[in-house]
Amino acid sequence: AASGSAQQVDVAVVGAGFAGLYLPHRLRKAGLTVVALEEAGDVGGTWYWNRYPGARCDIQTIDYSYTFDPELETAWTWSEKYATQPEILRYLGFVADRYDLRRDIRFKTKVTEATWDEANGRWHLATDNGAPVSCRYYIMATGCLSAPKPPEIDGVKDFTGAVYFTGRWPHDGVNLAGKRVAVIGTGSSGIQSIPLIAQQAEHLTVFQRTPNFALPAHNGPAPSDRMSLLQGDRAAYREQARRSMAGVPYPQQMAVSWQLSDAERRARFEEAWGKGDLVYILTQLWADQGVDVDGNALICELIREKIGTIVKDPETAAALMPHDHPFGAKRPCLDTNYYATYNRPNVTLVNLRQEPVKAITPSGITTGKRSFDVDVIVFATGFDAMTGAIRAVHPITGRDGKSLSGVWAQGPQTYLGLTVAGFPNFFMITGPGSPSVLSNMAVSIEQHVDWVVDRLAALRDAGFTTIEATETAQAGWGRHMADCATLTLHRLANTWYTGANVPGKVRALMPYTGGVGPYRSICDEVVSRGMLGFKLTGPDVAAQC
Ligand code: NA7
Repeated sequence: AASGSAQQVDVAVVGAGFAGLYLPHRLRKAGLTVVALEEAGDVGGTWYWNRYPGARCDIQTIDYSYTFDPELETAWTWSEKYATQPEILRYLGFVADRYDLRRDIRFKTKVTEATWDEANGRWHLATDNGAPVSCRYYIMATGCLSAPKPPEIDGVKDFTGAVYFTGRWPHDGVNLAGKRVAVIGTGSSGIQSIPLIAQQAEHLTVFQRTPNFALPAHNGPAPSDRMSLLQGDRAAYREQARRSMAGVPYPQQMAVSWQLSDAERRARFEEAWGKGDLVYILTQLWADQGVDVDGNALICELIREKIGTIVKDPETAAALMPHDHPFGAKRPCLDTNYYATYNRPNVTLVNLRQEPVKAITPSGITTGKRSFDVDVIVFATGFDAMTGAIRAVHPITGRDGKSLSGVWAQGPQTYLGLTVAGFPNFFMITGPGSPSVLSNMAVSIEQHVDWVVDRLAALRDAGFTTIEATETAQAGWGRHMADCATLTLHRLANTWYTGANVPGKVRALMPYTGGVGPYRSICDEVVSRGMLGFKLTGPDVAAQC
C-alpha cells in the first residue's frame, strides 16, 4: 500500500504474546487507539511457536498469569502446577476473546522497517502485508526468546533427513516413532523434550555441549500451600510478587550458608528438591547462594550428587554434571524424568566437550571421533536472546537517521530497559536492561505495560507529544546495571543472558539483576521525580528532567 493510505493510530505494538495482548487492552482503556502487528497467524508469542514435545512454563502457572483483572483470575483455572504449552496458548486465546483483542491485531504481518519522522513526531512502519502504519508511539512487545539462533554447524543443508527447531515446531506435530533422532542442545527446550522424544524414537542421541543443572518439576496439581496463600488473600499474594526479587512471592532468605551446619543445609536442599520449584531453590536455601561462589558451590555439589544417584552409567552421569558455571548463573531447568532418561537402552549421550561436532552429513552427524546416522535432527540450540527480535528483525531508525542496531553495536544501551536515547516515543517491553528473563515474565510484563501506558496517558493529558530518554540517564542506567551485575554470579557463565551463545555478539549481561521489586520502585521514583531522565516535548511545552 502507498504511504498515503497508512493506518493511523496512536500506538503500534509489535507482537501478540503475553505483552502484546495486555498492551491493547490497557491502551484502549486509556483512550488510545492501537494496532498490534503479529507475524504469527494467531496470538501467543512464545507459546505460539514453541510447540515441541514437553514444552511447559517453569514458573508455577498460578504465578505465570495475568493479574490485572481479579475476575479474569477466577474465570480461569489452571489444570496443573506447570501448564503445558497447549494450555497456556488456550489461556492466551481465552484472554484475547474475553477482551475482544483480536480486532486490533493484524496477524501474519511483519514490520519490515520502522522510521521516526521528526517533523511530524510520528513513527512510520512498513509491513509485508497490508497498509503501512503511522503512529505516535511504537512499542516492541517482541519477547526475549523469539529469534531462534541459526545452527552454526556446517552441512545442515546436505542432511537428507528431517530437521526441526524446537522454537519453530510444526503445528501438526511430528511423528518420531521408529525414527533415529538426534537432539542438539541441552537447555530448557532440550531438557523438556528429550524424555518425551526418547519415549517415541527408536533411538535418541543427545549431543550435549554444556551440561545444565535441572531439578525435578514434580508436576501435578498446584501445591496446596501455594493455593491457600493465593486464595487466602489474592491481592496481598500478588503484591508480594510485585515487590519480590524474582516476581514470585517468596520472602528474602536471611541465613547465609556458613551459619548452617552440613545437616541443616542438606535438609534445606532436600526440601527444595522435593518442592520442584526453580524460584524456591534459587532463592530460599541460603542468602549467599546467588552472590558468593563458595555459598553457591555447596548447592552445585548437592545437585551433582543427585545426578550421580539417578544416572546408572558412571561415565554418562559424569558428563551430565555441570562444573563450568555456578548454579543459577546459567538458566537452570525444570525436568520430568530428564536424568532418568539416560538409563533407557535407546538413549545415548554424546559429550561434545570430548568430541565436538565436526559437521552434519547427508546421513547424520559426525564428531571428531564417530559418525551417527539419524533420520531426524532436532535443534534445541536456543535463541538470539533479548536483542535478537528487536535489533535484527527490521531496521529501526530513530532521530538523525541513527539505526538501533548501529547504536547497539557495542551492546544494548537503554534507560530502564524500556527506552533508548535517540529513539523518541519508542518503548520495549522486557527489553535489555529490564529484569525480564531473570524474573517471572508475567509480573515484569504487567509492570512495564502499566508503566508505559500510564505515562502515555499522562503525557497526553499534559500536552506533551514526545518522550525520549536523555543520554545522561541512559549512561547512568548502564552504570547501575553494571554495578548490580558485579554483585551476582551471572557474570561467571557463558550464557544467552550475556550474549555468549551467539558467535560475534557483544558480551554484556542484558537483564537487570537488581530484582523486580527494586526495579519497580525505581520506575515509580522516575515518575514521582517528574520523569527523571526523560526529555518531554509538545507543541507548546518542553521539559527536561
Ligand atoms: P538455551 O538455554 O540457549 O540452550 C541451547 C542449548 O543448545 C545449550 O545446551 C547450548 O549449549 C546448545 N547449543 C547451542 N548451539 C550449539 C551448537 N552449535 N552446537 C552444540 N550445542 C549447541 O535455549 P533453550 O531453547 O533450551 O532455552 C531458552 C530458554 O527458554 C530457557 O533458558 C528458559 O528460560 C526458556 P551451550 O550451553 O551454549 O554450550
